[in-house]
Amino acid sequence: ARGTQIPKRRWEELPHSGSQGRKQDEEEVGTDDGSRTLAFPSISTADFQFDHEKASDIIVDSVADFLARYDGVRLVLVDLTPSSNILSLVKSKASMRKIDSRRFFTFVGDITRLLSRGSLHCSVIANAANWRLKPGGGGVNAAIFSAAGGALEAATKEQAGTLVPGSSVAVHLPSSSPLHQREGVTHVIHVLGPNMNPQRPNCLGGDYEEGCGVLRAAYSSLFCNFISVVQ
Ligand code: AR6
Repeated sequence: ARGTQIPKRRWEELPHSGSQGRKQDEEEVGTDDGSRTLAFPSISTADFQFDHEKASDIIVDSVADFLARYDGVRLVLVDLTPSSNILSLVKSKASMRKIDSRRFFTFVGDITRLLSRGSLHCSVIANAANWRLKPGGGGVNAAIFSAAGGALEAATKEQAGTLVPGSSVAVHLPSSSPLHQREGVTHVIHVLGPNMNPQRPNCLGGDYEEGCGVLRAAYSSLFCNFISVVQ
């Protein structure tokens, strides 16, 4: 939903799962609690060929706006390699904006292996989806559908048939899914970003005025769905 307004909520108002031994500074913002952590890939910046400078500005703006509205939730931008251009850009822009690094940080790893390989629990992960919400197609979409098994495809079909650019849909991941069992992922939020790749559907042909609006809407919808899931 474009321009969705997210009311500010306090950490105390969100459900607690009770975790022992948190550090004091973490306790104040609830940052060690994976049940309120969203891991997300950089939407549209690989197969969909969106400009990285523009995308990183939008990510940092969207994150800053979201964290100012909500306490007790944590966001993690994930990419596969330490040489990720988008991670470097976002990291330096987030630091310049003085975004609290306990509540937002970048992480190098496979988003389908965050707990088992990275010891990072994120109960909600985002997928850079295609408009048909189909498995395959490469990138993070193929990785998430493959790691989650048939349960994700079936649960996705129940929720929605297709997505329009700039929107998202949250899907509960059944406990039978290997991604749920192994990584503690309870929800996948499929997000469709703007496409600048002429080989893919709905190509915007370099129209960044439209593209930036669609990317902002995509993150706004993603974060809105994340809040609905953790409330
Ligand atoms: N873990 C973490 N990040 C990843 C992973 C992974 N396993 N795999 C890729 N990335 P992309 P898009 C990063 O291309 O540009 C698909 O075919 C990647 O390095 O997956 O939105 C869909 O079906 C990049 O930073 O998504 C769509 O048709 C980010 O994830 C289309 O691609 C997004 O890259 C969507 O294109």
